[in-house]
Amino acid sequence: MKFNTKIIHGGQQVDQETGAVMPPIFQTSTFAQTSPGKPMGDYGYSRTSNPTRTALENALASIENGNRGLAFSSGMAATDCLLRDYKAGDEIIAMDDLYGGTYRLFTKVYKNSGIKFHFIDMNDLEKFKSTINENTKMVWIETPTNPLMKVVDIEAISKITKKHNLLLAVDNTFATPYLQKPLELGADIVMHSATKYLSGHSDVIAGALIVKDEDLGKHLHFQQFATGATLGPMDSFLVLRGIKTLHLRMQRHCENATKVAEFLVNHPAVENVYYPGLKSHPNFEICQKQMPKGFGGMVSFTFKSGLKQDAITFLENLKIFTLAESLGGVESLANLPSMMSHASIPEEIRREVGISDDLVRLSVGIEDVEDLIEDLEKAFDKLRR
Ligand code: P1T
Repeated sequence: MKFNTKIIHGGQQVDQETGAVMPPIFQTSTFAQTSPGKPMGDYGYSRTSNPTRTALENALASIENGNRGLAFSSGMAATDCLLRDYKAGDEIIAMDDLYGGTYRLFTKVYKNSGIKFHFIDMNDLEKFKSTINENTKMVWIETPTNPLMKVVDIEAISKITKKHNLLLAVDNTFATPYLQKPLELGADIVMHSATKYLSGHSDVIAGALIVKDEDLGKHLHFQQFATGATLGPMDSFLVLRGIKTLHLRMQRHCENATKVAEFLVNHPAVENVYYPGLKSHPNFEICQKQMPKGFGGMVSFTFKSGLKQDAITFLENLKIFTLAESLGGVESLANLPSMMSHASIPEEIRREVGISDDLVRLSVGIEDVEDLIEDLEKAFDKLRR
């Protein structure tokens, strides 16, 4: 099955009892048993599994070319599920540019765990290799990264992780499987904030893990149901419904973001533009190799003035872009990472990584791009007044 067909049909079947084309929302916490320990069907208790969640989990596995998908109550819950396997003395190497909430989970929630986290730029493969030691257990990358759109060569990293017997987890939220398939490139685990492009309509908080290895899948399912941050049936339905148009939405996100990035590059008030589709991107060759269909809907930029107040004035004057956390929905959103999505990263670390106070991040939606550019243009005009 090709990808666009998988998006609609992968892992799906019509409801065997009623013929319903979409899976019913099995809004039930529990399932009847005929005798103690003998459920009437395949299901016992919805924390462990629920038919609507199963339909979504099968779709997730299919579109990422994995063997097992697991749906969580948020992206953070999915990441947290992975971290529970590590103990004091273990080390995890993570990309230096990360969603602020992931950084917060690693450095604050796991502060007293004794797990050591290294945050490095994984484009520096020598640095990466020299950070690995006998205590290293897992490698965590986002690509493209949030919010600086760094792109990491998953295949190159996976050759090294395989040699050292390390698990490689890739947060594929920004790219989605439409643009990038980490499991095909050697990653062991794909993670998603399914809140974003997978669901696509800014109406649900959800997370996902997808793996190829069946034993790892079974183990993670145990961790998932035993700790309990599973996705409810209604939210599973919403994510599944969203996935069915992922390919169409991503195509338009990519087209619109490319035009917005080009507009920003040519605007006199703009200093730097961060978009993997620009020839000026430091890893443009890897971007083309790894994301052959397009470069995503996320664009960040800074102001020539370098002033945070310019960024704030600009954001306050947008009319079609909504100033809000999150990304990946059909509607365009704008965000100031230093005060919003990445505010939980200490200021000195933000500066080191390059998240300046005037960095604006746009989630370019699927509206008419002329309207989006006009909206940006008018907000820039307010800076001159
Ligand atoms: O919000 P949640 O579903 O728990 O997902 C967390 C998460 C994980 N990974 C990436 C790359 C993300 O962007 C996020 C959530 N990000 C935002 C809310 C944001 O505005 O960047």
